Amino acid sequence: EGVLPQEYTLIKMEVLQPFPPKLGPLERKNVYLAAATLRPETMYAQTNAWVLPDGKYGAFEINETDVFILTERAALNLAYQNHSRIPQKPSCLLELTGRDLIGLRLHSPLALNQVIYTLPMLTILTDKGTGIVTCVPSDSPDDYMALQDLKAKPALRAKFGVEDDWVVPIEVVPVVDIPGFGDKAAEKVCLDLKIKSQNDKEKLAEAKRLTYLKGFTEGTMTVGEFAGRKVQDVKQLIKNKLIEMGGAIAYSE
Ligand code: A2H
Repeated sequence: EGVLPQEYTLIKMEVLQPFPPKLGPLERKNVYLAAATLRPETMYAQTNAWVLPDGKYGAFEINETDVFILTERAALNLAYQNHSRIPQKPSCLLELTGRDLIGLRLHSPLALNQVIYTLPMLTILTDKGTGIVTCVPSDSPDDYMALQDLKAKPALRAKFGVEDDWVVPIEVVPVVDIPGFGDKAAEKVCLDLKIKSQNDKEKLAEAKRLTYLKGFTEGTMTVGEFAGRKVQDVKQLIKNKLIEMGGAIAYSE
């Protein structure tokens, strides 16, 4: 943890009806998986959501109508940032595990894919962000490798009850072009470094080092309303747009 707070964008990934039995008590609410991201400009290229199968989550009342699924830790932070139905206090309607969330169908703001699925990622930390991550395999090496693992390993899918149709058709969606890396920078770096799995921590750290800053300083948008413009010039505009359209809120920790 640094000295300065980290400013995230919380993406409201809407859970689509019909809800599974486990989410029955939430049937009349607007329910969202709330994913913390530092890269709001990449949201066009979301392919799925990630949850930690053994992670503990809850469904928390954010206001009179909206419910966010996230960790209790994040709900407490949100309560202190004026995002809880009860001021300063998380209001949990339902306790859940990551396993309960796998297979949920979602609609996420700006995503070119109209319906995406909730899938398991084994490297999610429960003490960072919300414990929910939105997957952008074009630009995040962690996301790219977690998706590769599910695609390449039928036994991994079976272990978590992941249906083939939720994973096999997923394609990497380009969103940012980086000189020397192309428009699927995470895929390129993972292949170049011969990264074997989502657990290959050291190589993934190197992959992030190679792409992250460059994506910000030299990247150009290839899709959406800001196509052709530099990432550095539109990152904040896209964050504002997400917030104004009701698809996101600002969150810091
Ligand atoms: B980023 P930092 Cl395209 N556990 O969003 C593991 N990873 C988490 C997390 C958690 N609990 N909460 C958030 N994250 C991820 C997009 C993205 C991200 C792209 C490229 C790089 C990237 C799409 N996933 O992050 O430690 C989220 O993934 C590179 C670090 O606070 C979030 O932004 O710096 C980022 O890690 C926050 O990591």
